[in-house]
Amino acid sequence: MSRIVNVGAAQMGPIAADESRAEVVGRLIALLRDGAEAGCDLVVFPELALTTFFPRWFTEDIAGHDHYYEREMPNADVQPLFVEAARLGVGFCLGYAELTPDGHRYNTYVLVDKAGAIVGKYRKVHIPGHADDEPHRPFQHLERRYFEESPDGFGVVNAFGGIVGMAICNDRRWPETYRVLGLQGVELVLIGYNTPLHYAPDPDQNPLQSFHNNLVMASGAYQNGTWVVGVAKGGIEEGVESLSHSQIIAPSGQVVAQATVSGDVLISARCDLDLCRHYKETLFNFDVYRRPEAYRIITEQKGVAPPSG
Ligand code: CDV
Repeated sequence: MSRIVNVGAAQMGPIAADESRAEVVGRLIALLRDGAEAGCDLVVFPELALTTFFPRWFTEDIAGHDHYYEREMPNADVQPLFVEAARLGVGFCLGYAELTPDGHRYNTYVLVDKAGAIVGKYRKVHIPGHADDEPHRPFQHLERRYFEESPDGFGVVNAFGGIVGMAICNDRRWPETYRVLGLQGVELVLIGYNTPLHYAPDPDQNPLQSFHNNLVMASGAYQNGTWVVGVAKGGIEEGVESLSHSQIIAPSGQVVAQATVSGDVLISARCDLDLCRHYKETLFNFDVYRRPEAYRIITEQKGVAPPSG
């Protein structure tokens, strides 16, 4: 059986606050068709791909943003995407805001196989930003108000002929994300992001957004011998400019495809999952070289504990 997965990164441009689900799903279907034309097995959409990035606005009552959440997946609005994907025989990964029947709110990704069945679900673990209104900022990043931290952690699924894991935006900055997936043998990590270019807590980082984006994903790929697919929703959305620069990274850490424009565009790469073995069975042979007993502090401690005295 072939270990080549042709993966498309379906970068999106801005989604306006008043853009309907039908309009957005139409854009997703157009990108999916581009993927089918490019011979893709799997097309990866960004974080919160069905709506504008609504955590940029404060509502006193959290329910004020309820219309941005999906209560089931698929639902009537998104069903046409599932139908078209199954017709084309192309899988996809879709990010959306999830409101569960018992009232939990998650920033979620689902992985859908070529027959249109959901085969994996991931809820964002690292929730950045803040929970209360901070009017001094030019715009808010209220993910900690509108999303809970996932209680589920990072899992992998057998899909598309390999071992697939998912992560969402801020997760990509944390080495633990990739290592936990790497310890489950991950070969393909799918990551969607919305990264504003302006970082209010430390604007010195603004010009480094693209550099940091590649730095963390390439390191995660190399150090765990896995493919990484990073997919942006970028451009100027409701006055806030976010990073584009979607990219597909090989287990060597090399970028093999990168978006050179912002807006809706599909890039793709032929990902040979057997390349992962070059790294997983040599420099990063975990069985031989890892020293978990030397890393205990990583799971036993959350913050920094400097030496006393
Ligand atoms: N959507 C995100 O998780 N964005 C964060 C920003 C706030 C830093 C990111 O890590 O890109």
